[in-house]
Amino acid sequence: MKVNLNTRILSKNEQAAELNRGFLADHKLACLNLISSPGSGKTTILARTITDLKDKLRIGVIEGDIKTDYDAQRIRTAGAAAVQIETEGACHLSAPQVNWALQKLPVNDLDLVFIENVGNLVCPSAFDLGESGRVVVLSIPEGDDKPAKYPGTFANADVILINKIDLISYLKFDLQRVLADIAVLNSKALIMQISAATGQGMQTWYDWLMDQQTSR
Ligand SMILES: Nc1nc2c(ncn2[C@@H]2O[C@H](COP(=O)(O)OP(=O)(O)OP(=O)(O)O)[C@@H](O)[C@H]2O)c(=O)[nH]1
Ligand SMILES: [Mg+2]
Repeated sequence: MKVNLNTRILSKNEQAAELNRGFLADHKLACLNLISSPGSGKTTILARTITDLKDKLRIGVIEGDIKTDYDAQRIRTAGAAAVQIETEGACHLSAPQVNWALQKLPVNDLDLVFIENVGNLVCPSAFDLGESGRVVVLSIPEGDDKPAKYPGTFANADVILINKIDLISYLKFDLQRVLADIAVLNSKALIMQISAATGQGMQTWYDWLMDQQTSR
C-alpha cells in the first residue's frame, strides 16, 4: 500500500469543524465564537444584545461551561433559544460538542448563532469550532496587561470588545497601552469599547452584528 505523506490527516476536531462550517453555510447562519476570561461579561453582553435586537435579528446561543446551565437559563430569560454544554472539566469547547448542540437549536428560525466558550483566555483559541468569526472580550477589571500576556487569543480575534468601560475611571487601566499591544498582535481586529451594563457603545456592536447576518 502506498501512503501519500503529503495528504493532511484532519484531526477529529478539524473534521467536526468542517462539518459545522458546511451545516452553517447550508442554513445561511453566521456563527460567532465568544472567548474571554471568566466573568468578563460574555453572558451579560449576549443577554442585552438579544433583548435590544429582538425585532431585528433571530439569535440562538450555544453555552459552554464546566458545570451548570446557569448561562443558558439567562439567555432563555432574555428571549433566545439556548443549548447548554457542560464540559465536566474541559477548559474549552470542541467542534463535536458544537455539532451536537447545533442539532438541538431551531436553526431554520435563526439568523445568527453565538457560541459562548468556556471562560478561559488560553485553550479556546486553539480549537476551530467551524465558526464564521471570533469575538474576544476583555473587561476593564482584568487589567491592561492581558493582550500582551495572552497573545494567541487576541491575535485571532475579528472583534475585540473592551467591556465594563463604565468602570474605567475607578480602576487603574491604561487604555492606550491595550490599544498599542493589540495593534502589534492584530492589525485587522475591530475594537469596540462597550458597557453591557449601561449600554454605552453597544450600537456599534449591533451595527457590526447586523452586517454579519446580511453578508451571509
Ligand atoms: N460594571 C459592569 N459590570 C458588568 C458589565 N458586564 C457584565 N458585568 C458584570 O460582570 C459579572 C460577570 O458577568 P457575566 O456576564 O456572567 O460574565 P461571563 O463572561 O459570562 O462569565 P463566565 O460565563 O463565568 O465566563 C456580572 O456580575 C455582571 O453583572 C459591564 O459592562 N459593567
Ligand atoms: Mg457566561
